[in-house]
Amino acid sequence: MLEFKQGVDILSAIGGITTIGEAKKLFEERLDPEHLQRLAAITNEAALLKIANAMAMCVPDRIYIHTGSDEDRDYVRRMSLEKGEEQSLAIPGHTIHFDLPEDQGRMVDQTFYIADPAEEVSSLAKKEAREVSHAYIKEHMCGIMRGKTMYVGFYSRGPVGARASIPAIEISSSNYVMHSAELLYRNCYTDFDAEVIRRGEFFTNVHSEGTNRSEDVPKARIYMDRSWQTTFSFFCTYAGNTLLMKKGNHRFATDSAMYKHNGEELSEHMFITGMTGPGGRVTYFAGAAPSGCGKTTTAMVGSNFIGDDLAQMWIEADGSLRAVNPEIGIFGIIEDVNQEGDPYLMHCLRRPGAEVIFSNVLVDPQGKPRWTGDGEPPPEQGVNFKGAWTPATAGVPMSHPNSRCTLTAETIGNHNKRVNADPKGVVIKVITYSGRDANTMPPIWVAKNMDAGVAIGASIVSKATAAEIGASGVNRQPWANSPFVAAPLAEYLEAQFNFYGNPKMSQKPIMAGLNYFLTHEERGGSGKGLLGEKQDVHVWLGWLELFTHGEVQAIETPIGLIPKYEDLHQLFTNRIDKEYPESLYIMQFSLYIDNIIARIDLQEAAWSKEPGTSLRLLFAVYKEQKAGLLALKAAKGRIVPPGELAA
Ligand code: SPV
Ligand code: MN
Repeated sequence: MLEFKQGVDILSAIGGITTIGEAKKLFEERLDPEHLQRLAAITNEAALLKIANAMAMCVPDRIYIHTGSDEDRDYVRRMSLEKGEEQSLAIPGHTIHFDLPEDQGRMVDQTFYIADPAEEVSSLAKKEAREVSHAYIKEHMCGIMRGKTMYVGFYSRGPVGARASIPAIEISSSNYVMHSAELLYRNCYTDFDAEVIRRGEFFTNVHSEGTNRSEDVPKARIYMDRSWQTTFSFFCTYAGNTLLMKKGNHRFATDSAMYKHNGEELSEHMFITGMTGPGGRVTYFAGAAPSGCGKTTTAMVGSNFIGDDLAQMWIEADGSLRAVNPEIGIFGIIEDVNQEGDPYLMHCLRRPGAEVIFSNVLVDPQGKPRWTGDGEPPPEQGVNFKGAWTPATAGVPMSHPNSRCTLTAETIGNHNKRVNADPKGVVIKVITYSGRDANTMPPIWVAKNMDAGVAIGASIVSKATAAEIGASGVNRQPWANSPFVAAPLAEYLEAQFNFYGNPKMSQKPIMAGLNYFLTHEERGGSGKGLLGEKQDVHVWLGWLELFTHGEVQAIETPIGLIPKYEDLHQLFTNRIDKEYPESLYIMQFSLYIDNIIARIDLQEAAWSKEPGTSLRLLFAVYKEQKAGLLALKAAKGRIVPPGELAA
């Protein structure tokens, strides 16, 4: 159980400003008249104290209050170019930003939850004692903005007025970070005060790149003070480590859902997208996947793309499950983004019209950004995150595998801006969970009930990707949200059961697993690599769309419901005009019983180490599935093709 406002408030202890009178005095001393007047629009005292303490701690030369106006946006962008944090590319409005070679992904070993003595955190997370973090932040953040400008922006993580939207303050000396903040979040300067009152909380983020030198990256830290809903980040620039309105505040939003709105809200690492079905109806999906496992691609397949990374969900009074996207843009992995698989995104990346920040890709001599898998012949030379590069440069890929593109979603062809701005949110009818799994689960399986659905999320395992520095192997990734869940996992599991099992949720979604990563080698195929292609996602989502409306039947198996060949064949033809041989269906949907049982055993062993009463429900699901699988194996053997299941 997390107690809010417990322990020393580190920001205010270091800043030393405890009264609103002191805060106002500091503003008058340090802000020029223009920005003093801008700040006067904010009257929330708690927010003003946070800002004053950040100023007192970081000691910037100048303070810039970002109102979200076109002029302010332009200024931040221009200064980013002038300071060299970004450079212009050939297409107007496109820029490149490089993070230091040591700062190319989330630094998991330097990311900590600040914890009070009795506070437990997730077994998959790191904590540090409050006094240790306090001393470290004091040592490194005091005066860190000398010679720099401190930017202060006010944002809403979600449409203003939506039940699960939460306001946040982003403070940084980096123009790149503030430029990204404006592309990805809704500036709510004029609504901030009212939003804090409506929601009853706000988040604060304080970042400085400091010296921005490779030799200082080992000193970098990413701290979440959960108790005071404040993040601290320094000596780094990679947005996942610095734009903490994104994942830092997602962590706080998860705390808020669990400890302030348990059973009523969830905060998920999920895309939100709408699929058009027969008669033009639009069915909304929310889906979780670990970083670098096709979440953006899946979201883009929708006819009504809303978001690719985060979802704030709640149960509405009418019994529906609603979601809003806390973001308005994407910070997407760019590797393997190409014309064939991602036409909407490529349009923004290769033609004028959209404002885009590319990060850590290669820039060729003509100012064209290039990345691995962009579908064009490799360039002869260029500059990338490590410096000059040619195809002969040993050991350095053309672009870093975690290279990203940052752009507002409204520039993407299939984005539905009106819906993403609606505080009522969208009604979610389908929840999906996926990971990088080469050998065990089929491309789609639907949970038989809500508890089995929660178990799908609880059981995600996935191969490590470049989004996290130093990660390797195949790991547990419960709900694909574990890098952002501070709470002990059994408490999180309980919050999941409380939400999906809440009798107030009278319009239950269907819950399904998705897996795009089965390989020929593991499934008895004669080819190499993956069994499917990116575009097949249209079919998997298309089938779920029909299933939700009761328009296709499924085959029942011990792990849930799977599609029939005829329905998929028709969808492959209609949605992507692709031949879908039955032999491929059999490779994809046969149950590899030993693999599935091994997966369940592994999950059971891991979850047994997480004390909590909610485990009873999870283990009941595993037990039932395992019994069904063993009986099936006894009757039909170790590998059971779908045809034998239907019989
Ligand atoms: C992810 O890695 O899941 C991202 C980018 O969406 S980051 O901001 O680094 O979390
Ligand atoms: Mn993410």
